[in-house]
Amino acid sequence: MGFSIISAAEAASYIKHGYNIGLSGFTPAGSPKAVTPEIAKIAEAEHAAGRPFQIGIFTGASTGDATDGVLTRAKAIRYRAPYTTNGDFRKSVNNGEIAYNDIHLSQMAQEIRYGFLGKVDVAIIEACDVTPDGKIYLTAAGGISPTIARLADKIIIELNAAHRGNQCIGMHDVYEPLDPPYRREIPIYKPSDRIGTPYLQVDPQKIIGIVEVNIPDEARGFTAPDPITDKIGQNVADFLLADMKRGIIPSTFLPLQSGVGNIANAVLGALGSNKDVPAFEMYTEVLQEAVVDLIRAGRVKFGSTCSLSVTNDCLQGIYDDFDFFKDKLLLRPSEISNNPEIIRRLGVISMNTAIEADIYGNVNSTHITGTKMMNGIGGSGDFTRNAYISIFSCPSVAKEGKISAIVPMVSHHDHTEHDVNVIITEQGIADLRGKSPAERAQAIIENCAHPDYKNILWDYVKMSSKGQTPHCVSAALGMHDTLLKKGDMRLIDWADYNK
Ligand code: 0RQ
Repeated sequence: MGFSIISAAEAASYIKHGYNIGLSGFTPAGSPKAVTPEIAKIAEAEHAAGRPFQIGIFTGASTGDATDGVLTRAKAIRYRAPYTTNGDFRKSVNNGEIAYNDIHLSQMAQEIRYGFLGKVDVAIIEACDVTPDGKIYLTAAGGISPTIARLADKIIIELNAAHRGNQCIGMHDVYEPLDPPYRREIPIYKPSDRIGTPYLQVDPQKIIGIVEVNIPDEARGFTAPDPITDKIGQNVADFLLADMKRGIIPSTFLPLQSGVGNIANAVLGALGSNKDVPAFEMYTEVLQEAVVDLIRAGRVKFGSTCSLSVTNDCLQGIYDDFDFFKDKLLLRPSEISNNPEIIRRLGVISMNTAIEADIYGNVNSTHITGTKMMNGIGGSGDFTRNAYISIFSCPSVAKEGKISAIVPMVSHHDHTEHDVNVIITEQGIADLRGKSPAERAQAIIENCAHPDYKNILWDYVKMSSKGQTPHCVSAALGMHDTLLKKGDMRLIDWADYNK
């Protein structure tokens, strides 16, 4: 191969306090697993010796515990962007210990290129193969690898045998757009279009060495669908079918995007099993387990994605049947999978999960009671703003009914009323298209709010001042305040807030 084989510890020794490191992967899929724990050990040793050791981390999206978890626990992270799902990282961010920048995923690579985030000192890239002239074959995700590998001073390769060496080459389409004022159209006209190369080309001189590993992706399992998620999935399928029947969605259907999590998985399961929905394509950022089953069943014709965020068994099944999957799956860098130009051109229907939505259609996807970060915006903003139809779904209540997902005013804004077309809960569907704020409030409260909260929300509307978007400013976050003070939004007494 021509490169030195080095240990993970030796690779980690190149990372110095104050460096920014760029990581391959998108969700735990394709992210480094061996070198980052060794960086954590260095951080712990340095801290024990009374010396500072903290780094900046640039990734495609979330990573696994072997990165965000171990580095957080070693107090090795000064700064990180973007999306993450790690529990320890979440605690540290909410304690104010880490500077976390929650950037739209499509913008991450270009913000690095534009110089907004500082220099990339070292890129750590997981690969299934690498050639002496610097062709790197990526594993289960595209992420920001093309950009960080090109811009980094040095590159460390984790060659991971769990991805079967060169047997699975051909799943990636690596393409990096030019920056303004030279950027041209990105020539993707259908989800299956290939516009780049199956590998990532780097200057081989920059490769410090190869760390050989055999570690599976830290796959996330999903809780089995329950009656609530099943009903949400059914409602989404019914909504799309009705739009197809009245000719709003063409009979050929349109490509779908779906976010992460249990609800997203259940929605796709319901869409796939509803035979009235024609077989469809995905132009998405994360392809979850449910879609792989649907590809096998012929219900999904093609999946363009940034990552295969599936269990290890499912991934190994794809590798086993690679001849079947190779013309049905394509992995792209995140700035292409989530690119606004392409999403709008293809007419992608976006389906993401809300933490809460307000009665006018604004959506909070990231913060619990306005201050505590959950995971981050991920790609939901990239898709929602540019979608043909943008859908948000969530259960109408959380935490045994103590929290209503429909509130007078969201406690944090991620997606505005101008971008959100449809809100769906297990209670029903609020189609917000073409509606004024007052009409939206009617649809959302009547169709989506839990029965326990309908009157509470109507009482809020009654006490609101007149205006284009009626509100009672002193009471708008009263349900959140009641949750914080009394532990249950149902205990709201509007008189306490109607000042
Ligand atoms: O808490 O874990 O303690 O049980 O939030 O909620 O219902 O299991 O749903 O797994 O789909 O996650 C929005 C977080 C939903 C996710 C979010 C609590 C609830 C539960 C998880 P527990 P569920 P999911 C693609 C696109 C933002 C980014 C995005 C997400 C936990 O989908 O991060 O869509 N999305 N990106 O009890 C307090 C509320 C709550 C609440 C739910 N109103 N108040 N807690 N919970 N609503 C991603 C990428 O781009 C890679």
